[in-house]
Amino acid sequence: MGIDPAWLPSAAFRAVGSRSTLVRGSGPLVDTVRAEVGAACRDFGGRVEHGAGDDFDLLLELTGDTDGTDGEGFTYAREDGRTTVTASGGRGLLYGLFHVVRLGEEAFRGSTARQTHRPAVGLRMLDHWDNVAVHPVMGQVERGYAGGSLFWRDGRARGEPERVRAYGRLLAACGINAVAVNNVNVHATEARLLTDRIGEVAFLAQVLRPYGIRTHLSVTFAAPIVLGGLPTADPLDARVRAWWAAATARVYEAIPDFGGYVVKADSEGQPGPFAYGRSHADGANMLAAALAPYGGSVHWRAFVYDHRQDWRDRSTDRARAAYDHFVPLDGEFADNAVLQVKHGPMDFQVREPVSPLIGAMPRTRLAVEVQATQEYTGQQRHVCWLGPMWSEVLRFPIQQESSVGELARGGLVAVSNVGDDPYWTGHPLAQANLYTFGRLAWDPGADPGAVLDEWIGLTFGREAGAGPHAGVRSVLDGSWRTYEKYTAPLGVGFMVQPGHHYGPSVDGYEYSPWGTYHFADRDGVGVDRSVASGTGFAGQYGKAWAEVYESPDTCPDELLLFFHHVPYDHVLKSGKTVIQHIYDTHFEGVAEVEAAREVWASLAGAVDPGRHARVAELFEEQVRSAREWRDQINSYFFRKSGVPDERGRVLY
Ligand code: GCW
Repeated sequence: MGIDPAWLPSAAFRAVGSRSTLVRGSGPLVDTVRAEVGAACRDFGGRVEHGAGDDFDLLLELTGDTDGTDGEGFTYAREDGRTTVTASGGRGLLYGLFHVVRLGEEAFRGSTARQTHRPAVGLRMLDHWDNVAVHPVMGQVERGYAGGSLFWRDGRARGEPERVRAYGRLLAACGINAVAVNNVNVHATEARLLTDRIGEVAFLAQVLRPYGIRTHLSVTFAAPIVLGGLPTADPLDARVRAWWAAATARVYEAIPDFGGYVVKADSEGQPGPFAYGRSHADGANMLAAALAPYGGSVHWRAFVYDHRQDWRDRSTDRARAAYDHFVPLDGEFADNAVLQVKHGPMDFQVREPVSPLIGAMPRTRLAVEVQATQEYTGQQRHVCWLGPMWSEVLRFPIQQESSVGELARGGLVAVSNVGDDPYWTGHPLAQANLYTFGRLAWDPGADPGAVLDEWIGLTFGREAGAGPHAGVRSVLDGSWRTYEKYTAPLGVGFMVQPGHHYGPSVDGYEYSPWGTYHFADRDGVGVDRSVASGTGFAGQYGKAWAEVYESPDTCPDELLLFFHHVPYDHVLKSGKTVIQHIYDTHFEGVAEVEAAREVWASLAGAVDPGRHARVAELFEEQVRSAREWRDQINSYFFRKSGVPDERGRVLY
């Protein structure tokens, strides 16, 4: 098969393509808009108007003099039988066109008073964990479940502009405007993208630019040593600073609109400022200074923790690490240094509380990072639509007055779930995660269910009543909660097989150095993170949430084992004991997957055969894997606790 059109099949352009449209303005992004409309008209018999006439149904007008890409907002109105989109920047016009595409026929009915649309945050980015050269353990794409990289193959740029261009188009259609093209774990080959191989990055930047997407690069903190031959990478050393300034100048010669650097430092073995006794603000600010003359930013990741912890040491708590490292530095970061924080304090588990760091650094620009690639959520073999989780995170009022989405002034970032798979994302239904991320980054307050409906409508068709809409929706809508039910319970996390992280292994990380433990014994399970008797993590929140999480009586059920170690007969707010909750949810989770598989089977004939078959096949694996999770978790806790299932189901 060719490349899947995902949420931009030709049919999605019917309403625009069958009408006459006038595009006013000039510049590269306006050219993109014109080309999009032209292609739609070729498919559906409409016209692209030129000149001054007023015989048109749709006006797409750039109101500014230039097609600067930064103007991202647009206005939309329908009056006197005409639909009008105006924007002061090229990006805004492009987003306005895709708005009309999403509305379909509705954009050409009745009348709508002028509306203004603009994104809540300026940076909406995908980070690719793509290696240029195949890594012996992690492969071409670290935590990638969609085949190889879109950008790189076997140590080289793939040089396939059509595929990259099609990707940029999909991203623009959901509002994403930035892409980091290589893994944050920067190995030797990848390091050179910064210097003698910058041309390969420039190629990607050039292909993505017409869709309003800026290119960013992950760099190694040790670059002055490994690329520049200096004896040190000390951020306060004048030679090091000069090296970065010169390297950055050359990057901007190649890519004038380059977005900036992404850095994982002092994390999981990556080099960083600690080696020189410098702070992370010193490190980030050095790169910020190199980027500042060109308007670039450094995205400095806050994922810093001890990954060589002794499991016997009960006082070290990985959940505390980001806050402990970074909160004392609040106010020290340069304006163009963005601290990029994972949404939870651990590592993209199916359920975590919101990272307390997000509410605790008022003088720092924060970006919040989520993981579209499903490392811990089924690896794109399981259906797991993450919209509701991300929406809960973004709407969470971490401070009394502000939600996470409001505090993410430095941007919203997702680790990409895309590869060279013909469906882009391995599991065809995982496309919904990519689309949903883009739309929630544009509007963190949006209703994720409405976003899901949009995605289904665009991807599968919008014919009212008929078609697979209801079935696809029911398969995806509750799939995150279903996944949670059959995997690690009540926020405790992990229980995955070490290394690749797919499938259950309850004690897989229990005696490991990674800091991810559940502490189950014959009496109970969970991590005591209270201030009173535990690691004190609960005290990292502002007063209101610290109080809620401190006590098992007020802690929400779904996070109980994240914050507390409780006996198996502890009664949840739901009225069930913890042990019975574990049994019940694991049986329910599998039943829900089996039911979803039947719904999908019933859509044969309503969904194109290739897509239908791929998802049907993946459902077999999901059912197998979910049963394995259920039986391992239930048996483990039955054996530990000795408590039988009150409903008498089989435990092993
Ligand atoms: O979740 C962990 C992953 C690593 C990843 C790391 C990170 C890129 O297992 O593969 O490394 O997070 O976010 O840096």
